Amino acid sequence: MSKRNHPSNAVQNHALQFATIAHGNQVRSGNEHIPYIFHCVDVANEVIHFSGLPVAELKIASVIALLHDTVEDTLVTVENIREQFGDVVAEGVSALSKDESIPESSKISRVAGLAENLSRLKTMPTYAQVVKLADRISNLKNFPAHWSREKVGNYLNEAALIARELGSASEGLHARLLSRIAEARVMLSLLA
Ligand SMILES: [Mn+2]
Repeated sequence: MSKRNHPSNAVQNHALQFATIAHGNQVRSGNEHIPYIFHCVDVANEVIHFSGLPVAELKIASVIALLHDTVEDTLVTVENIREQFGDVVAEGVSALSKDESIPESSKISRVAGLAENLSRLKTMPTYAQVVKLADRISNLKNFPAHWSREKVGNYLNEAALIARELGSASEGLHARLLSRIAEARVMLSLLA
């Protein structure tokens, strides 16, 4: 791998430390012994290795990737991100966070929430869009054990929508997302 694919500097290290502290002892469902930050690093790695973005955008995208769940899942606010990392990163993280005005309870509002999130992301620069693709790729690597087949199926349909709506942001991540979806559908059919 060339140096181009390994952007490493102070702001990324700052983002890694900031996100590690913010997520604290959170874990992901189904991965109870793995600190949450592993998911954030996985998303950043997907972006760095497979997005194909030019190096300047890659740096911004990798910082957004490391921070992408801090506003949604921790006490960190968009304003905290703005103070520490500036407007560009803050707007990116904000666009990747769920709109709190839409309740998560019903299936209809979940679909509406995703549609709203995707239409907002489509107005954002490529460096924010690729993080959404990378996030879903990471999320498809394993599902929480308690999820029903129907829930996994719905999640895969959502992933296909994300691929369709944002796929033009990165050929590499689009292809990886489509193959994850296809693999998961095969797994699901084998469990039938
Ligand atoms: Mn995430």
